[in-house]
Amino acid sequence: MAKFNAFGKEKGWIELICGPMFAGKSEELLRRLKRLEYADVSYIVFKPIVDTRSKKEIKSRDGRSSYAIEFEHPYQILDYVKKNIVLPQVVAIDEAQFADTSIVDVCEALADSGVIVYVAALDRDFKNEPFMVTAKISCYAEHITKLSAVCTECGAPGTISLRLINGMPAHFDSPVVQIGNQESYTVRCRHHHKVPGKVYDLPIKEFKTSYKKSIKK
Ligand code: TTP
Ligand code: MG
Ligand code: ZN
Repeated sequence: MAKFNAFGKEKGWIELICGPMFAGKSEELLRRLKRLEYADVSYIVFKPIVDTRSKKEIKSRDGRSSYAIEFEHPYQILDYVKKNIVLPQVVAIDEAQFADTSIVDVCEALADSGVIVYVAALDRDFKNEPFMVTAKISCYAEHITKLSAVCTECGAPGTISLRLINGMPAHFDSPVVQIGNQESYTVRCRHHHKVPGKVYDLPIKEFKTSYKKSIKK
C-alpha cells in the first residue's frame, strides 16, 4: 500500500501538437493558452526567429494571436525563464521544427523541472520527410495530438504539406526551409502528394507501381 496520495503531486510534462500546414496547430496552441488565462496560470510563448511571417507573435488562421519571444538558440529559452520575475508554469513553443535539435533537451529540462511544455511543430517537410526535432520530441512527449488538414485534391485527411513553385510540386532538391503560406503551399493526402525527384529503393518502387496497377484491374 502506498503511504502517500499518488495523484496530482508532480507537475511537468510535454504536450506535442503536430501535423502538416493548414491543420490548425497554432490555433490549438492558442486555445490551450486561452484556457490557462481563465485559471490564472502563468505562461510564456516562444518561437524560433526563422519564421518571418509574423514578428513577435504567433498567429492562428482564425485571426487570434499571442505575443511570442523570438529565440535564435533554444538555450535562450532557459535563460529567459530563469530571469523572468514570475516563473512560468507553462512554456509554449510554436514552429519548433525550425529550432536547433537542442530544443529537445530544453523541453526535457523544463518538464523535469516542473514546467508544462506545449510544443507545436510540423511533423514532416514538403518532401514527406520527418523533421527530426519533431520526431524526437514525440518520443519524449507525454501527450501527442496529431492534427490533419483537408486534401485539396480529394477531401481525404490532408497529412502532408505540398510546396508549389509556379503551381507545380517543388523538386526534392529544393531547400527544406522556405517560409510561406497559401501562395507557395497546399496540403494533400498520401495519395495526392507528389515529390518530383524523390528516389525510392527498387523493391519499394516496383511494389508500389505493380501492386497499385493490379488492384485497379
Ligand atoms: P505552420 O504554422 O506549420 O503552417 P500553418 O500556419 O499553415 O499551420 P497551422 O495552421 O497548423 O499552424 O508553418 C509552417 C511554416 O514552415 C511555413 O512558413 C512554411 C514553412 N515550411 C518550410 O519551411 N518547409 C517545409 O517543408 C514546410 C512544409 C513548411
Ligand atoms: Mg502555425
Ligand atoms: Zn487526396
